[in-house]
Amino acid sequence: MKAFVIVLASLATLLAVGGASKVRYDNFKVFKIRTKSVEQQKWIEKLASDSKNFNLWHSGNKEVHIMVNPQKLINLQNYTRSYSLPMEVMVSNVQSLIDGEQSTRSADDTSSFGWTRYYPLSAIEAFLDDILTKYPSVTSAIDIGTSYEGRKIRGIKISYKEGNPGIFIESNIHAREWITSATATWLINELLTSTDEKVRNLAENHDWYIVPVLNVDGFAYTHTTDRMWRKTRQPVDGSDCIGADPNRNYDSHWMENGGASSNPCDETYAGSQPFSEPEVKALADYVASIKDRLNIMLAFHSYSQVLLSPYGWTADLPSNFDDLMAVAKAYADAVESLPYGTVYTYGTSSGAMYFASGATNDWAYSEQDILLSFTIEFRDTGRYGFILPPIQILPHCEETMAGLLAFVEKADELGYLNVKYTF
Ligand code: 0X9
Ligand code: ZN
Ligand code: ZN
Repeated sequence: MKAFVIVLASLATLLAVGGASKVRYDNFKVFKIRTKSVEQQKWIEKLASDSKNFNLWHSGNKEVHIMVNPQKLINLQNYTRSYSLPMEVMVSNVQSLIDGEQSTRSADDTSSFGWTRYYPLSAIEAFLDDILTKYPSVTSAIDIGTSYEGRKIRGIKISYKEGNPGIFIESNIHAREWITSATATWLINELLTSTDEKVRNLAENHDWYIVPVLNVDGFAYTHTTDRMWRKTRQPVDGSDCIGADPNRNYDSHWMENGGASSNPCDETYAGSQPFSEPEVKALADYVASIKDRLNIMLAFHSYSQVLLSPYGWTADLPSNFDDLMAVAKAYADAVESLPYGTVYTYGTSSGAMYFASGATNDWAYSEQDILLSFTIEFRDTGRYGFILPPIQILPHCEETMAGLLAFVEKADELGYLNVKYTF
């Protein structure tokens, strides 16, 4: 009888995926597990990739954060107990976090766009339109391309004068990382409206190319159906699983060194071939077309509070490693000096996090010669994970600005903002 109940319960969760209703995560928990070896870390990662009842939220430095269906908790406990691995509850009920995330909605639903709640894609597009209308002389629309489901992928260029060094920001390539697009839209607004002298200098002496939501299909899906969706939404030939990890799909050492999965059901599925995902191909084509004007490439992600430089596909260090670490340190120090005291760490992607191939920062660095290229993993370190409460959006944005100001200043000092340098 007990087994029968369990089957029904997990079916209910799965059936919701197909219908109009939303996937629910009632009593799903997120555990932090400190493993004693890389093998144990890999075992837990594999458990997460093999079953719908487990989902990997974070992994690095032998620490794993895993979301667990309460019905299947025993499978994980059997393992952790046999090795005496301590498990700490980070989130006791994922559904409560998701519900809480929406609680700031009703208050100002009709009022204008802001940063005290999260918005669906349509509102973000309306925000961009509004900005383009209000600041026609310094902004222009960027048409990145079209997603698998036919949505437009939009960006904005902010340029106050000719000949500025360029900074490109790719954001929300992972669908569930909502804080990234909230930060990107805030940054756009701040660059145009701030009266702070340092921010004015940052805005007016650099050209900004910002794509707030790259994975538009996945992002829409997180709003309509499954808050925890990560990948794209393109079906895979010969599989019932949908989508690829767009941050494993760039054509740079694609699928090398175990940095991605060939299983379409995995969260890190690399796609059927490099650039199989139209969103990734569109971004790559656009960046390639302006690469000579780009000095800095940033990919906004969450969570972990870490700046990740190349490489993700190999443990080798890039030739300008010291400079990369110097700008990352400047960012981290600036963030920590704010009253919130938020700590960011930094390192290469493979060293500070895990092996991952075909990611934006490696592609931009190795194939487009954009020598300051980072993945930035935003707040937090797992208390809320991907469901960062709306009340944290503004403090987080403030931190990001402080970090960017210091990062760009250091980049300039090191000679990276001259219009095309060579090593
Ligand atoms: O796994 C990823 O794609 C990123 N982490 S996330 O939790 N946001 O999914 C890290 C990517 C780091 N970059 C490289 N490995 N090159
Ligand atoms: Zn290679
Ligand atoms: Zn991500």
